[in-house]
Amino acid sequence: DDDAEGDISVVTKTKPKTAKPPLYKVLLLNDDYTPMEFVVLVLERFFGLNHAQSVEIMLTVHKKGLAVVGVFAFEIAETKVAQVMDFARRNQHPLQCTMEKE
Ligand code: NFA
Repeated sequence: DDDAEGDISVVTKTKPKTAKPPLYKVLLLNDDYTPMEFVVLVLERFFGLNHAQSVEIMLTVHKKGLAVVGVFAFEIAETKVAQVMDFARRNQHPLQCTMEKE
């Protein structure tokens, strides 16, 4: 006797799991002394932003106290922070740049 039990097929999917590196936000902090034009130059030079984008982000930092200027893998974020801090120090501006895990 062939009481046909219908086979139920279940589709399973395995994600191709390549570990994605954690991302880090690079933050620029406001201060009372760094000239606005210097901050714009930093954003153009180290973050590849055009002039209009740089002015916009500089003004956000100026008004809000800080802004995320980019999101990068750890080593790249570290390098950006070091480059900005070094450039600010060499020009005797107190501009601060930091990073935090996203
Ligand atoms: N607040 C600074 C000024 O008024 C400008 C500034 C913007 C500094 C963004 C640091 C970051 N000269």
